[in-house]
Amino acid sequence: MDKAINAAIFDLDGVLVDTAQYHYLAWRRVAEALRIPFTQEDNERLKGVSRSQSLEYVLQKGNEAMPAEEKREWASRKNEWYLEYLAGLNETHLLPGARAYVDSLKKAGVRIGLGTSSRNAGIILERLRIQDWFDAVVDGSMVAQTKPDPEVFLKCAQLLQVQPEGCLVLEDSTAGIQAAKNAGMKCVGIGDKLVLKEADLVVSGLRELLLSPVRYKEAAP
Ligand code: B16
Ligand code: MG
Repeated sequence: MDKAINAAIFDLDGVLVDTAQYHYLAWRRVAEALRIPFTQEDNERLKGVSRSQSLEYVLQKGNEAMPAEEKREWASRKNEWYLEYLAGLNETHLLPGARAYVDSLKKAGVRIGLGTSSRNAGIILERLRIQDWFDAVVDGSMVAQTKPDPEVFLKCAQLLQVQPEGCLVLEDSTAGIQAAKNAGMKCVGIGDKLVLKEADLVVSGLRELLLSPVRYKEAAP
């Protein structure tokens, strides 16, 4: 991948911090309460997808119709459980290589953005003490459409004042990789090569990018 990169847009859950396990535990609790089977594979489908869309997926799996008010209650209960799991989150939960990789990008003059579907991003950034890493933050409360819609990344690029083709997205979800592609951006998948096959490059974690970095050079004016 040798195209010019002027900005890196990071996903949050699963890229900078391993919160996917907490989302899984909280959704499994919802599914169990509703007597709907829920597996790790189901959880993979929920990665990068908004809370309300995730609930729709769980309900569809159980063939469960539900009035809107009750859906709101389940979504809020899921979030309470998720926040309970997040209670002990701190700087030690940053994923390996995250800090060093962001530092190396900053040194190379690359602008740093956050493009997450989470509405809990503020709390998580605060707990990890990384709010000052970002030149622009776009979270789930700032967009109308969830990934795979490109809105979150396009909005972030706009705030960073970088054209989409100058942005590199770092994502752990298939929905997020599709969103990056839909935005016309390059994308590094973080995770399993077989699952994230639509990405331009797949690595197991940010630490791997430190060892063999994606190349950067000035974009043509
Ligand atoms: P919340 P990301 C996403 O974050 C998670 O991957 C996804 O599992 C979650 O449903 C979504 O945020 C909404 O999160 O309930 O905290 O608003 O991966 O886009 O950073
Ligand atoms: Mg993610």
